[in-house]
Amino acid sequence: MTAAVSWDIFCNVVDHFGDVGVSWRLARQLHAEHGARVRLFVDDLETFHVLCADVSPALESQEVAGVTIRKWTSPLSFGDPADVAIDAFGSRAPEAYLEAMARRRHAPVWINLEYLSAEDWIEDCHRVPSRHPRFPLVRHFFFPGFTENTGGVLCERDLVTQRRDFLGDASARARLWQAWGMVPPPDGTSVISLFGYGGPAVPALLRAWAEGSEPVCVLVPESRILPDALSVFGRTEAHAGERFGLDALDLRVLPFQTQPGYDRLLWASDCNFVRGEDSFVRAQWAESPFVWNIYAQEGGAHWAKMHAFVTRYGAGLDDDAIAAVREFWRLWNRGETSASVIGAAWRRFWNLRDDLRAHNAAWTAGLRALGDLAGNLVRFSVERL
Ligand code: TRH
Repeated sequence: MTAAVSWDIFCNVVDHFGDVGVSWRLARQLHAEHGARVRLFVDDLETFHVLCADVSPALESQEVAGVTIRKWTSPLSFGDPADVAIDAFGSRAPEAYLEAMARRRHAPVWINLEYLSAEDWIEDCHRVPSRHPRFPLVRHFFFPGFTENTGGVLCERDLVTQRRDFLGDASARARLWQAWGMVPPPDGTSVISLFGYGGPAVPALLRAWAEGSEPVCVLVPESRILPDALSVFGRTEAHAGERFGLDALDLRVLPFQTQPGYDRLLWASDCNFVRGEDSFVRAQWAESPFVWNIYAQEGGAHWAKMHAFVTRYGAGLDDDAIAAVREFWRLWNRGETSASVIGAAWRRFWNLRDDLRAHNAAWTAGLRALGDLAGNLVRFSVERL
C-alpha cells in the first residue's frame, strides 16, 4: 500500500482494555508494516495510558510509535476525513465526520470492525455492505475470526520470529525474571499467568493448586483479578513484587506489563489464563495451553461464543480432550466455588498439556494461513480506494 493512504480509527472504550488494546495494536501495525498514515481517535485516554504509558491523557493530539493519537472529544476537529475510516467495536464516527466523508469526490472506504467470534453466522456477515440512510456512503462489516471467510486475527509480521528467538534464548528468559525482580521457581514448577475478570472460581482454583501434589507458580499482573487471588492468603490488596506462599502454591504479583512485555510473560508461562479479545489472541500465538475468561454479555450470549470457539479450536483434538477443555473453561467462566470440583477439572485439563501444546502449534499455523487482520483490512480497502 502506498504511504499516501490515510486511515482514521475511532475507538470508544466500552470498559476494560481490549477495545483500545486491539485498536492500538492495529494502528501500530498499519503504520509500521503498511506505511499508512494513521490517526487513532480514543475517547478514554486514561485507560489508554494504563495500556501504553507513552500516551499522555492530557494531550488533545500526540504522536506515539508513528501513530497520531487524538482525544475523541465532541465536537471533534478532524480536518479532512481519511481514505479509510474504521469504526472499532461499535464505535460510530461523528455525524460531522460522515458529512465530510460524503462531500469527498471519492467516498472513503468505511469499515465497521466487529468483535472477534468463532460463531458460524459471522461468515455470512463478513464484508457485507450497509448503505447509510442519508449519505452516499457504504459501511462494510468486517469480522475478525478463525476461518478464511473472516478477517483473521491480528499478528505482527515479526511475532513468530520474536517468540522463537525468546524461547531459544535462556538468557532472555532469565532477564525477564530479573526485570520482575524475582528468582525463577525451581525446575519442574508449572508457571501460570493469571489474567481474568475475577470471581469465586479464582480462590477455588488457587486452593486446589495449593492442595495439589505439583508445585505451581502463579504470576498475576496488577489488575481486577488480584483481590480474588489474594483472598486465599487473607489479603485484599498487594503491590507488584509481593509474593505469597501456601503449600504447593507460590503466587507472585507483577506490575501491569506493556503489551510487548505481556507477550513475553505469555511465552515464558506453561499455561496462560486470559480474557476478552486481545489477550485471548495473544495466548493463542504463545502456543502454551490457555484458558479463556470470556467477557460476559447480557442474557448469557457469551456462552454460545465460548462453545463455538471450543468446537472450532477442538477440531483435531480427540473427544475426551475437547470435553476436558470445554468443562474446565465452563467451570472457570461460571464461577465454580468448589475447589475439589474445579481442581478435578483442572487436573483433567492439565494432564493434556503436551497434547494441547502440539495442537496449538497446528492451530496457529492455520491462523497464519488466513493472513493477519491488518493485512486483510489493507487488501480489502485498497481494492476499494
Ligand atoms: O481488557 P479486556 O477485558 O477487554 C475487553 C475485551 O476487549 C472484550 O472483547 C470487550 O468486549 C470488552 O473489553 C469491552 O481484555 P483484552 O481484550 O484481553 O484486553 C486486555 C489488554 O491488556 C490486551 O491488549 C493485553 C493487555 N495487557 C497488557 O498490556 N499488560 C498486562 O499486564 C495485561 C495483563 C494485559
